[in-house]
Amino acid sequence: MLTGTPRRCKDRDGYHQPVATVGIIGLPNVGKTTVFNALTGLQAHTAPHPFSTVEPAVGVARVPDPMLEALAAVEHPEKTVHATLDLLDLPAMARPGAAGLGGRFLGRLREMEAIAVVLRSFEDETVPADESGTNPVEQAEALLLELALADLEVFSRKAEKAVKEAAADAAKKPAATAVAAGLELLDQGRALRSRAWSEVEQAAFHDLAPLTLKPAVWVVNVDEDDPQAREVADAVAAAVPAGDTVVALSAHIEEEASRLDPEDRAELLEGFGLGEGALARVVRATYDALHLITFYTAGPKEVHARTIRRGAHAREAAGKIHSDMERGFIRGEVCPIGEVVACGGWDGAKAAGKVKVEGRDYVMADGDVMLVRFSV
Ligand SMILES: Nc1nc2c(ncn2[C@@H]2O[C@H](COP(=O)(O)OP(=O)(O)OP(=O)(O)O)[C@@H](O)[C@H]2O)c(=O)[nH]1
Ligand SMILES: [Mg+2]
Repeated sequence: MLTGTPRRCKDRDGYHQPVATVGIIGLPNVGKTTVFNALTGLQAHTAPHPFSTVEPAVGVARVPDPMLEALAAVEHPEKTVHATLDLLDLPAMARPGAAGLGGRFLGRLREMEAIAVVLRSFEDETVPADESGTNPVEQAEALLLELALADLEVFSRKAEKAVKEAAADAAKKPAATAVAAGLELLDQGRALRSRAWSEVEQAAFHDLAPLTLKPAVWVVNVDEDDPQAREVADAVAAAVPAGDTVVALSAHIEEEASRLDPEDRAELLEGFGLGEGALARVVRATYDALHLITFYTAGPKEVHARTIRRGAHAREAAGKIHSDMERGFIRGEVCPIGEVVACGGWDGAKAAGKVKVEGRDYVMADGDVMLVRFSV
């Protein structure tokens, strides 16, 4: 039996094990679904009127990975499998105090590990901007406040309970203190991630799944020929909690590009001076924000990019391939992917003495290729 398979989904590479989940939010008509489609290759309904998305949609985004392609080019496997992110496209949020659909789905957002916030900067008369405006800084501030208010509600409820629990059981005092500290920050309209929290404090927050503690990637949807795109992104970065990533892109160009084959795609993006495309940066930023790293397995059947938490040991990584490999782990044969590619493949790397034998407690490095020796 494979591990971690309770929700096996199909993506462009076939079945995958979900590793990280990202919810896409934003004000009405800002291009959320367009970004979702570009990332997933799906064709969810988009429309030039607000609230065109009324139910959450799920999809799978491939993590763009030139090294995986290079590995496949030397190994010639039957199949190449990319790492993935699970995306959730949510109905529009409203500004604090206004009516929106997204508020109903904040429970779904709490289940996500990271949040991608789409902000509208593009001007287009055919796409009304009445509810969002085209000032991304102002939208970011409104959404930060909305998320902080949602957390504030949850923390207020918890705080009362926590005080009672602490009065009855002294061991619960640190948790009550932590919740009170979180409440104070949220009451100022600030995100919980704008300061560091101890492990005890994080544990106290865990069940509340606070939205403002989740890593956020801000996606500024700009006009494709906007000469100010960089300045706009910098202004957003200054307005959001330090450490959040901001990416500027043109969602509808990216969506169009995602439907093309790789050559035409490169040509289109090149034509707009967009290089490899901003979507790769969005996925990468999310991946980094979640402290995920990639390791690879390579064989004649498939080369496979797999995701693990930074700091994971070899045995745990083996469990991502197959639970038998984790249980019966003997050793890992490990080599950085760059070396494998430079040596013309795994066999070449072995012959050149580049492959090292590692035990179960070896801390995996980003980009390791691993062959697991195991017995069951
Ligand atoms: N000009 C321009 N139009 C865009 C861009 N991105 C999206 N649109 C258009 O804007 C409209 C709204 O896009 P959606 O992706 O449906 O926006 P949304 O945020 O999901 O909208 P709701 O789900 O209704 O809140 C559609 O007509 C898109 O084609 C862009 O970068 N430039
Ligand atoms: Mg939508």
